[in-house]
Amino acid sequence: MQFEKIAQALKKKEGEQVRIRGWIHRKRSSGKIIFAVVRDSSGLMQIIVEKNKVDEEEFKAAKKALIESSLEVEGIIHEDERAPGGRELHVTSIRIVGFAEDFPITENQSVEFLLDNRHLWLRSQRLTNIMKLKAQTLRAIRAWFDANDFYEVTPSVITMNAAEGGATVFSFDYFGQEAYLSQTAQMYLEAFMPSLERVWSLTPSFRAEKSRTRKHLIEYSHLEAEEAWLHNEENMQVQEELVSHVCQHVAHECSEQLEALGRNPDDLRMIEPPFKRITYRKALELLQQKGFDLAWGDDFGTPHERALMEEEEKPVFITKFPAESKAFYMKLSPDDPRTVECSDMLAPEGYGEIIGGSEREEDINSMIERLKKDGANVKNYEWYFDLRRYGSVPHSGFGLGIERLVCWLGKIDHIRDATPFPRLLRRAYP
Ligand code: NSS
Repeated sequence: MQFEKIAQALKKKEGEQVRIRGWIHRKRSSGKIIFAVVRDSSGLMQIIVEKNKVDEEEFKAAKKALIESSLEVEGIIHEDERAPGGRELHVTSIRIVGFAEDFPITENQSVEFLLDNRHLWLRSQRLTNIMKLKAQTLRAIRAWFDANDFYEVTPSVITMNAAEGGATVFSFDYFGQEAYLSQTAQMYLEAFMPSLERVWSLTPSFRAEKSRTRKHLIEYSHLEAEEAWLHNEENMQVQEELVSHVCQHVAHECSEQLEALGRNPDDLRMIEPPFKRITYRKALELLQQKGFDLAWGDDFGTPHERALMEEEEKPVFITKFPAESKAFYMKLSPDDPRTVECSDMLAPEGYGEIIGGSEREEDINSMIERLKKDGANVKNYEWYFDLRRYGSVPHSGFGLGIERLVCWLGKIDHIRDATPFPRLLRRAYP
């Protein structure tokens, strides 16, 4: 007889025989009867092992098995409304596959302890729900890019260019030369313009963020796209379509996980294009009216983003930031050279910026001037300037932080929970 996933077994009728395998999630026993909840990747199922219904040695072993032991069981389905999923399994045969030692994680452990034991905490229902949500998010993204004729490409994460500024770059010795861990794949994606025209990639990005916040990881999953012949308004349309598609997909595929995480899937079902656009100038005015002491050129922090999004249920684009506050590669606005053709997409409910995008500067001298202001080694950007020298066209693109997006989708209050092995200011273990 084949093993079935618990989700399948939970659809069986009274009296049907099934075999499942998994891990002991919870257990209690009294004398001649053991109640346990078994977990597999698809769900949880209650099992009941009675002494006189199974082999004596099997019962002894089952009695001895601690939580997180792995097992295979066979039994008869019994419908019972009190059991999770409305079914329980009356066991006729049980085999412990791997006896677990005393599991270190018990209730009410500190955050630090859980992070030290992340490799074990990954089995928790919360992290399982989040990882399923993240996998479905990635699936939706890939499907959207496929349906819209983007090519997926594989840029390197070892680079000589600190595209997002020197302050947060990780450097290392690359056989005698200083190299960096990539902060963005953008420049490499731009190199595909004259051949593939529409590209996207998913790579780890690294930012040596010295501040501890709920929104910053040192290593995160960076989804980036780049498209030829595109101005920033159309770039924003790509972003709002993609994000809306992801929301619809996860509301449909992950309603169980979303609800367990405290997110009503209806909140995501109403996310559809178009998203509101407001200029930085306008946003600054709004914030000043709300009493914030901000001046032209100041960046928006969490309290500002929160205030701007107070009455918004859908994401909003903030456009045309001051040139001095943004990267060297953003195109200066043709109608106002103090600003650049860019947009940040802010998520509702204070989840902050999930996407940064822009139209790319084509004027080499303007880029050199801005790079010099940042103290960058302009020589390393020669290859990038070549992209402008040989048949440049208007083009735009964006970068989306997958973990930031997942935080918003799943109402997750700290970004460390949106990634399996978070790299934080003082943590790279396990
Ligand atoms: O710095 S970004 O705003 N933009 C870029 O890197 C562009 N070069 C992308 C591009 O146009 N191809 O980062 C993009 C997004 C940002 O909106 C966040 O969602 C996310 O990357 N991001 C982060 N997520 C988690 N942790 C950290 N530290 C982080 N930094 C950025």
